[in-house]
Amino acid sequence: MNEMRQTWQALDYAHHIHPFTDPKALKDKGPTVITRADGAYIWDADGNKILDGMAGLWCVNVGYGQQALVDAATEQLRQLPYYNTFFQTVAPPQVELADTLSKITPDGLDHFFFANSGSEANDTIIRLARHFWNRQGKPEKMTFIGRENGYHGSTLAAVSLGGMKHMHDMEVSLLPGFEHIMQPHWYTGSNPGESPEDFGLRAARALEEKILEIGPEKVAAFIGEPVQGAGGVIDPPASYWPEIQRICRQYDVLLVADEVICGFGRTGEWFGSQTYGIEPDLMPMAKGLSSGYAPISAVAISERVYKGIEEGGLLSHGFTYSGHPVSCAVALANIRLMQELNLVDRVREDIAPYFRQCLGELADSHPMIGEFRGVGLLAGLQLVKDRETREIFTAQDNAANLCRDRCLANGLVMRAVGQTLVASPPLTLTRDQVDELVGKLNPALDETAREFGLL
Ligand code: PXG
Repeated sequence: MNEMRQTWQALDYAHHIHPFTDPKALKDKGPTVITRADGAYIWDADGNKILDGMAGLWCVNVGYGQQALVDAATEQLRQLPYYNTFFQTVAPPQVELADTLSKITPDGLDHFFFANSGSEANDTIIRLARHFWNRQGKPEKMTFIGRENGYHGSTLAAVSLGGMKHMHDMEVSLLPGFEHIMQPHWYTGSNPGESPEDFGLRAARALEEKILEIGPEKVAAFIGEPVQGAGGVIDPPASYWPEIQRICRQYDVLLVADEVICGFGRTGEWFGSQTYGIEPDLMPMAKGLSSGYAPISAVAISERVYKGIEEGGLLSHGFTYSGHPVSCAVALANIRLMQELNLVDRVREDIAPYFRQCLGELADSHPMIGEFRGVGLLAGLQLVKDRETREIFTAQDNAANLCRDRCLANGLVMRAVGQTLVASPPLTLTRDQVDELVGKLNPALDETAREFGLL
């Protein structure tokens, strides 16, 4: 296997370009080659068994090796591997998936458009929202407002919608019509003595200020992840979303809740919008929709926006694989399995509370953890040099990456975002696996803390 691994690494370097990766750094190190997976574990080409604390890339919600999903894909491949939905045709899995989604999404979201990735879902939203306002006789209502450090994808439109500075820096120039406001991160953004509630209101009112600055007649929509994922698992104070909702209603700005990570049980409800009481007009979802077994995304659309689109004439938008029958069949099997296993209730009532308790105890006792964030099975551990002063490690310190590498050496996948360690495990995680996760994370944190003289 070792020889094979080296061959794969050499061929990878010769021919394959990796997303979100520094090619030179990868060349020196060589990628970890992952060859198989089962349950909450992945195996590398050297036979090492690794606990996947990230569920792939925040997506394998039902865990690996679920036969029901494999069977659904196989059966659909035999029956009808492909047919398009462009020319007034449809296949049963597409209809059944849209119907099933209408039953689990928040009230008022009953119309669905399919695409293949979260980025495509968000591009779709930009086009649909502008089309909607245009047909309402308000073509100047074009601007989208997102948040600094928000993530909405990697296509040119989605990256403009997001607020990731390192992504913007690569492009030099973004598309016009996209603005950003502050993120609701109390730990790094609050003033001395400012309570989370007050800070949440202030962060939300940055939206009102931005709308008034641009002019409400020019603002199409506001987009936010209920909990920021790729930004480092940032769950806003309780006061934030109700105030955002009020502002969007007051100025007739569409509200988009990006559920690509929060959707499908991760926060302990089917959708993060339900956890936070958000009533979105548009809702992109992907990842957990198929637990990553097949690429698919969807946009949920409210009655009001749908009616506008219905009256709007030809909808000139779509992808060859919008509603790919195999992906739809897999997504259906995935949702059915989640229902059979009662996964969402299990997250809310059992495994997330245990996960949060164990990680919370670790965070409380560890000198290098300044803040423990998140909700449900989304966790962020902010690494700091000094808990009293909240001094965060610098990019040069590289503490989170060092710790992430040590976790991997101990047989645990975590994700480093800036100086935050992030976990987003499969929803099927057992209590024993929570203990295993914490048991592997703890020594990695200790070793890293020792390196920086904190232990
Ligand atoms: N919205 C959100 C909230 C996401 O998290 C997307 C949209 C885009 O989805 P696609 O399928 O186009 O990738 C995402 C994706 C990371 C990381 O480093 C996170 C994502 C993707 C890649 C890396 O944490 N989230």
